[in-house]
Amino acid sequence: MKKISVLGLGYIGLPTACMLANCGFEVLGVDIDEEIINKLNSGKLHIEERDLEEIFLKVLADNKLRVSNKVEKSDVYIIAVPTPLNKSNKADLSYVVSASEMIKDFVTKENLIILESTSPPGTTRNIVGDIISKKNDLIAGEGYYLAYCPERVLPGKIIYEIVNNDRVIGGINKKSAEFAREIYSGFVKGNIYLTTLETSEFVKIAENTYRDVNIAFANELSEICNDYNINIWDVIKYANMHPRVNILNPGPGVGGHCISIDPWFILENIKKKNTLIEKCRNINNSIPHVIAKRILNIIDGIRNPKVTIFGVAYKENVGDTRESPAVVINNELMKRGIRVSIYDPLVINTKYNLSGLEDSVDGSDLILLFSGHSVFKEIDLVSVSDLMRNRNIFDTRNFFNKETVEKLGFNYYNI
Ligand code: SAJ
Repeated sequence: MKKISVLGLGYIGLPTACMLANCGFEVLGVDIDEEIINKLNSGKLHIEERDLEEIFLKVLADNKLRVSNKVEKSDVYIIAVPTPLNKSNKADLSYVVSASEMIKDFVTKENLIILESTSPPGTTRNIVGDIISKKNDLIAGEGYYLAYCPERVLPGKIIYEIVNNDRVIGGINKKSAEFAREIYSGFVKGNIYLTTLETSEFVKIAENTYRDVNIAFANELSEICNDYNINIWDVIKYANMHPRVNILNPGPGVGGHCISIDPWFILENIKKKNTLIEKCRNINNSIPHVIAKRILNIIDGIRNPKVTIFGVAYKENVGDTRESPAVVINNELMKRGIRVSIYDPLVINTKYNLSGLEDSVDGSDLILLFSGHSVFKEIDLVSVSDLMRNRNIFDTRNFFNKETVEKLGFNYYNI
């Protein structure tokens, strides 16, 4: 059975390593962060993801998955490291470079290298391929195989989607793509389509950009609806009854490590100016500031106000705070001297100062519902309202029922 090294044990690398191990490969998970390695080796996850723990513990116990901070000679190397944005909105490929550097000494003829990290078109060929080829004097596609296989899984549903979603694999040549298909077909039940490297790189960022543009449209409609005094949620509900309309939801801004970043990768190295894509990115980035302004209006006149944010995770039912617009809202309010407390029972390992439910609402003047976690449905709003100084709820996700919370004495504000 083939040995596979997976570089980067984050939200994508770790589930991928687990699934590969679970279908019989000998897998080595590699991460440069010692703390992550120690935690995983002691049987604990460093990320929250539904259904991941069970499968992780199983493959660890079966000795199918080992984790280490060092690469070992393998047949296949999968790179699943972060590709964040730098300050000029360009892809920071330093982790892709260092992962490629880490494996280059081990690569020999017939090995397969797969990049999974979301990257601007050309990265697999020009960064990963160049580093490996230069060191080994091997030609990609002949001496060794090179492929790009983007993940398409939704945080919160990763384990289900990693198995069931279709895959689009790009190869530097047909043989490379076919080799990668052979590996993924060990656990993927969806269809696997083969194409070129650059096409698959572009497909990935086009998918996330499509979503960003659609959300920007919803956010813009929502602001326009405010001018007309029309309920945006009703508009979307009825518009989406049309068989060819599917407007996404407005909200408090777009966060996470994917949709708020990937559209910039499309814009890298292009000649066109003033793109729709950039405008939409800017619309979505402006939303947390709009939300903060509305909060300031609601609490205007209250002495020494306190705002409680329900949920700091970037979206519902995940514990991930990366690029969360809640942080922007929090900072805007704090800058104006407003006391802010955050309650998020799903978030662990965070640099943010979180409070328990009671402390967070004690003496509060407004609850901002930021992440629509299902567990928030179970909150006893009667006890919460007893602890608050002023009863205001600003619901950015159309989460609560307006009539119900108004009956409890809250002023209800919606997007
Ligand atoms: N959001 C809205 N309105 C919506 C949907 C989302 O405001 O109608 C916001 C969310 O609150 C969140 C952000 O957008 O802040 C992104 O959330 P998401 O659920 O749309 O997407 P991600 O970032 O969790 O996952 C996306 C997925 N991409 C697509 O659906 C095209 C996932 O399939 C990708 O694998 C993932 O990016 C990734 O890793 O690239």
